[in-house]
Amino acid sequence: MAIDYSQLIPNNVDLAGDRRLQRALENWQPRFLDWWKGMGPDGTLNFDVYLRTAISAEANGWANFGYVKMPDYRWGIFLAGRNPNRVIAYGDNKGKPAWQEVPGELRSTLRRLIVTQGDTEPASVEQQRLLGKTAPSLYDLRNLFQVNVEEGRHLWAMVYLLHAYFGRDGREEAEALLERHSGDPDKPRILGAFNEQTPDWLSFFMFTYFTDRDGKYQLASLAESGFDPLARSCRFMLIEEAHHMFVGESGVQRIVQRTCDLMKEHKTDDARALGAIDLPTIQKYLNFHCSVSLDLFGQEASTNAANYYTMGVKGRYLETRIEDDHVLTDATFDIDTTDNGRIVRKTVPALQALNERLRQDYLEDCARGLLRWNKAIEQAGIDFELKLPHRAFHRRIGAFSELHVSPDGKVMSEADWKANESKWLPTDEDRAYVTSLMGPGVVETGKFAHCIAPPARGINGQPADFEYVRFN
Ligand code: BYC
Repeated sequence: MAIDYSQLIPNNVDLAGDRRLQRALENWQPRFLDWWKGMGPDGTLNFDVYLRTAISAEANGWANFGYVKMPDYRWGIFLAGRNPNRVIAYGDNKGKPAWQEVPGELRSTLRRLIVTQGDTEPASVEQQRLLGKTAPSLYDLRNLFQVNVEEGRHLWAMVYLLHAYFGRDGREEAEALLERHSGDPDKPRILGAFNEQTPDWLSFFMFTYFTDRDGKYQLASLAESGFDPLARSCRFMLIEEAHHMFVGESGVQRIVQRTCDLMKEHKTDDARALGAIDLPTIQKYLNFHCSVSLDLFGQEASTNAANYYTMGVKGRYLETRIEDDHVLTDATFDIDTTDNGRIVRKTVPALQALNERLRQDYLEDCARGLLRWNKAIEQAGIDFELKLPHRAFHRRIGAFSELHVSPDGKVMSEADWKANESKWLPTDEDRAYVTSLMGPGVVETGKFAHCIAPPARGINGQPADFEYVRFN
């Protein structure tokens, strides 16, 4: 179904055919806009931004570019097309038709998953609220805003599900999604990583590389849900998510490139003396964002995850492409966990290991970008390699949270760990240095901050020096 833009809330779910739902969402809309104005990108209401807007959920319609003032962005409700023959691919309900309504016994489980997912979307916008002030270029500023409006739309996607399928509880949860705030001591966001700060652009690129990639894997698992409207919402969100990870990967790449170029040109290892971000600091930021994002996958052995799977509400990454029985009652899986203060490999029932399996898929994906970043370092003839930290490093959730582990996987005492922490994670001084390179924002077309290389190409075939944002 094409998207109807003549309506207050653009959608491809025939909102006009359900007046009650339409009215409820039209009631929520001004609250969302108030939240955007109060908690979204600071001081940007009048900017014209070269954004892509979805005009249909089809392959040729979801990326329509033009200048938009962000509060006028057409946030809407778009589900990927429905396959009327879709069956549930796994668990106890394997082979049964996908649910078009919420089965009563799964109501609270599904609501919880949708709320957890929904909560991350506005959280990330809040975390990135001040970054526009220090953007390294108009190109980067535009990419930040694109990510922000799409996270806003992903919130809409979850709020639609809550309103359409969960009655009064759902409406209350939709309100609460605008009431919790990132880092708020009284009403924090649900998951840890979404209460951390994103104070500078290296953090932003690492966040979009690592944390948005968790989004990709969680959304891909929910795209396998037996609850078809959730699956279809997530499938459409995944299309947008790809750009966010591109922003992260290419952003880090450009910082690494610039550092290497300057070091090579000036024949020195002292990147900071050149006004660049030194590679050891980049590694520390990487360690931080990777470890915080690993926490988002939950416990290594999780009965919650087993239940989600058995019930058919959350599958594995690319479930239908895996060749096994998709029931997993007799299968096992090897996971790293702890035993008596040591890291050990244990064979556990595959059903319990689903969080860990997803984390494994995720880490393999994370490693791919590092290959590209390291290539740039190698080509510059610099003897340094960026590495993913060990999965037990700096964890707050799961079995490893009780251990102190170095980035290369050595278990140590708390005192030893603390003594080395400043080598592994950004210190206040590192953060202050990175922040000092950021401001004020670069607002001339075609100009880039000193510490970052220009992109290889612009957005939507435009040149890198295109006027991506007009300030008015
Ligand atoms: N922080 O059995 P476990 C994105 C809790 S990012 C705090 O392992 P489960 C995005 C857990 O709730 C993707 N608490 O849990 C990216 C449970 O509590 P109870 C977001 C945590 O449920 C960038 C207990 O610990 N989507 O889209 O198997 C920008 C036991 O744990 C955490 C989703 O997360 C934590 N990190 O796994 C914008 C998908 N981890 O039951 C957007 C939906 C666990 O003891 N969520 N706990 O009270 C889920 O699938 C699952 O809830 C989780 C946790 C994977 C998060």
